[in-house]
Amino acid sequence: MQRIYRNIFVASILAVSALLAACQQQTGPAVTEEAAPDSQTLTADDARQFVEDAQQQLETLSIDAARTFWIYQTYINQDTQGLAAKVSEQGTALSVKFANEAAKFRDVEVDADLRRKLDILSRGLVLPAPVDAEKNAELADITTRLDGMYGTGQYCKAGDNGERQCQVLGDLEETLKTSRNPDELLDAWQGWRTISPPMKDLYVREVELANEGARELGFADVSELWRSNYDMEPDAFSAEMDRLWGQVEPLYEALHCHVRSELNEQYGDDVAPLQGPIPAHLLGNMWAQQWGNIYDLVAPDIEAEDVDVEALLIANGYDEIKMVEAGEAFFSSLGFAPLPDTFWERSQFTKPQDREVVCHASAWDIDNKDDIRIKMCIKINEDDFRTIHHELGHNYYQRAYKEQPFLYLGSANDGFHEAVGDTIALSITPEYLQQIGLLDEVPDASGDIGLLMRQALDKVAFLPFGLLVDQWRWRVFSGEVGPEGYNELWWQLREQYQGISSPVSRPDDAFDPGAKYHVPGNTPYARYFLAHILQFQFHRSLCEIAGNQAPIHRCSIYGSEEAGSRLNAMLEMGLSRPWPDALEAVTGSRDMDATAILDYFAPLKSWLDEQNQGRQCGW
Ligand code: X8Z
Ligand code: ZN
Repeated sequence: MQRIYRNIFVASILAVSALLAACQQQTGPAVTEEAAPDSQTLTADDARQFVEDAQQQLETLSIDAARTFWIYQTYINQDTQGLAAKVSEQGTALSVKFANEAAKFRDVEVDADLRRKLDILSRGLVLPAPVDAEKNAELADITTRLDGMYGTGQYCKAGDNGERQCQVLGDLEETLKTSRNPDELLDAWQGWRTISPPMKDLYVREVELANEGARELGFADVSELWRSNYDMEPDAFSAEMDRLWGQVEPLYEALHCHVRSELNEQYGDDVAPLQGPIPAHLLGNMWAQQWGNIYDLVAPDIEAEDVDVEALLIANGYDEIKMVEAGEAFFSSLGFAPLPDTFWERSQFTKPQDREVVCHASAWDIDNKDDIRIKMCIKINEDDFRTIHHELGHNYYQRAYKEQPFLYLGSANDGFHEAVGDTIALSITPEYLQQIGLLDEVPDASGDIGLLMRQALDKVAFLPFGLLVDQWRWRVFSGEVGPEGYNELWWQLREQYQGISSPVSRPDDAFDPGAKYHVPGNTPYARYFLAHILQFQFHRSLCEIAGNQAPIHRCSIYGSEEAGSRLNAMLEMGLSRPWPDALEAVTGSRDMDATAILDYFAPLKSWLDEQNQGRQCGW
């Protein structure tokens, strides 16, 4: 499902959306409203024929669509925006048509495989447009414009010399990462949020149109549609998210408590109070979603030598390409074939200076075969080193399932796609860094708390953010909150789940969710929460398979072909089986379960509990 339609990270998904449209508008597809037999008389053979035709049309069209979106995102201007909107319009129209037609086979008895494909066709759209052609065109125009507005967003103000100076997201993120001056931090934080008020009206209309499309397909709204893609009932999925969050909440609260206290030491009561939520501009990240950049402020007082990956990359002369090569080498060590030459020729590794692009990292599969690429604006730092592994995980997944039928070219559920590269990156341990010649000496176990703290600042801190983005969207789509309440709801959820607050009261026209890529980009976000649970499950199991005796947080699967082949067995399945089957293939378990992440961080949790004694935790 996540493969279908709008997922810029898995380019083929986009491609499908675009394709569909083209086909519908221009060709007389084998199955049309007119041609389709009456649903009373439909047979299993009709269903098989319908699915075959749909797959073929989607497949053909997906390549043009992927190319069009690639060009748009790597060269944003009026022309490429127009082309992308067109292809999106065509793709959505065709996919909506197939979704409606698939629904006609609801009562026809078919085998499980065919039923799965029909379900994918009827639920796979991320933003379904109404059948009405004008509304479809309007939605395509809005989604494409929102993508561009985010990609070209800038914060401009008068500089010291009085001249107007503009900063792009990458510049502002650098300030959030490195500055320890609260005024500078606040300026960058507020500055980025000036890009999103103009998105608000477009977003409101987008929600209206997509909800109308979802209703035409038989869903209550887009929220129900999104939550229907997990091989369980939509409400059971929401409950599953809550259950997993319940498992990890105490760990998050312990981390929050310690970090808040250290920030108070750094900035004092006025900027960083000891009680209540933490102001969002102090955590080293534009969205306060990963906090690794403030490690220096919260680091444990330990003897062991600190392992600073960014410093190691720089000291060893790593450039952007060498960082990607290191990622590829990791996968090769597991037995995966090298990346094709076209990957190196066609990827965007660095930010072009002569044009506007979407810098947010993504992985693409242009031809559903071997034309895989990443699109990044790589900086030489630890975050991007890990993100490279994340993106390559998408590419290796795409290549592993390329022999599946078109509708199965996707991951078991969307969390799986996001988890693979992160799983590999969990193996970037000091021992691994030594093996590849980046680190001279591996610190002894006394350094573990420091290493775990670095990881927790990214992985544990992320969990409530990963949860709340779609908590917000689900309520927006369901109409529980109207446009006038969008921003308030955003901050209410930020406080409730993350214990984070806005550092200043927000202006009336603020649309802060729009300043987070996945909102204007319409990428569902629950996948990242799931991925943060799943990657630890995968890591724990692959470590066992690799025969690694080290504690889970010190294990690296580097060089283990056994682990690689087990992982590959899951990747090859693509979307062909319900996700519990895929999970079982690697872990032996059919349940998503947070005990692996809790095991991983267990030593840190004990340490945090000691530190937090006498502190008043919570917010
Ligand atoms: O968007 C991403 C990836 C591309 S799929 C870089 N991530 C989320 C984010 O940046 O918000 C990875 C972690 C969460
Ligand atoms: Zn991703």
